[in-house]
Amino acid sequence: MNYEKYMNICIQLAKNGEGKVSPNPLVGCVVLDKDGNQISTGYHAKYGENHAERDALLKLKNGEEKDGTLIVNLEPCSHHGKTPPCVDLIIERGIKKVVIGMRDVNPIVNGVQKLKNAGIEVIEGVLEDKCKELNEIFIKNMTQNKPFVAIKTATTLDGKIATSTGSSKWITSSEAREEVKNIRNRYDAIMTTSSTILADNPSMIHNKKIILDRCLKTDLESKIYKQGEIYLFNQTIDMFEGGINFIKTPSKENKLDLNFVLKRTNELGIKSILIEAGGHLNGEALKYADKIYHFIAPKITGDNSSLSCFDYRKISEISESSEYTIDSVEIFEPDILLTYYPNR
Ligand code: AOF
Ligand code: ZN
Repeated sequence: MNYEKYMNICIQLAKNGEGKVSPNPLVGCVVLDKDGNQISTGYHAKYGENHAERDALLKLKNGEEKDGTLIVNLEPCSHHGKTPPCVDLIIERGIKKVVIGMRDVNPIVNGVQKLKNAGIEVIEGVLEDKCKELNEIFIKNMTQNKPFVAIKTATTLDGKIATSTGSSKWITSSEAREEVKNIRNRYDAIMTTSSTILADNPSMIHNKKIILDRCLKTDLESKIYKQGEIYLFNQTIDMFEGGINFIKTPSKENKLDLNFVLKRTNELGIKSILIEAGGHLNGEALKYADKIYHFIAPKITGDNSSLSCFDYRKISEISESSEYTIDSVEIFEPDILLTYYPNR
């Protein structure tokens, strides 16, 4: 049986929950009857709503799933949370075989054992790496109790995000900029700085926005403040006013303490952050970054005084560079998107 084909369907279904299930994982499910025909699909659509397995099984009303196979990218749950345990429903419906992509990293889940105890065959590890990448945010949150941090940047071929005069519109194509909206949707919040707001006055439409403005230099009439929940980290005031959460933050060497910012955002329930800023924050954030989305346009400024996408230190040896592993290269004509992870 080619379970990989169905696991890919699970992954696609799971992505329907992007932007809506946090802090829960993205989960999709396919059910086959005893002859191997696909009879139902489901996914976890929204935080607090049915899990993928329940969604798929509740669509079946006539017992067609008896002795069938259930395929799901994450180990079915065995705990009473917002919904009853999925394993109980799987057992009750007479499923004979369960195929999973990865074990659940949530320590309260012990679904595989419960299924086996009920005499159900369990096949594990189908497209495991792909399933882990799908839920990289959930895995980091559960195992480290820290938000997942990603950086998005858009540069020329020579790694520049603007000229020395600050001209940056537009480096990448509208197709690439459309993709940024899809990327944003995967993250609980976006993060930017006063420098970016002052230079570009962007709107950055999103539910939650983290703004680093140490000296409260930005005009609260800037476009970014017109929409979304605002968390304004600064070194002076701690209050909620005019719909803005001002958060007083310690600073070091004239920079807000990013460690503090990430801790506070985690406490506020923000489990994943996409940084969209200039070279200084991008550089400072590299040590926290779990993933980088780097759009590159086929343009060269050829000017060393143009601004670089990561700009935070001086090194003398190339061996001091931080190293990364490229995960994918996608084309958004005429630009490319490189996705890479730090080698840690
Ligand atoms: C699954 N399928 O579709 C999801 C699972 O509060 P609850 O009841 O929604 O439970 C949340 C936990 O359940 C979550 O941390 C993860 O371990 C698991 N989520 N499990 O089998 C799903 N969303
Ligand atoms: Zn469940």
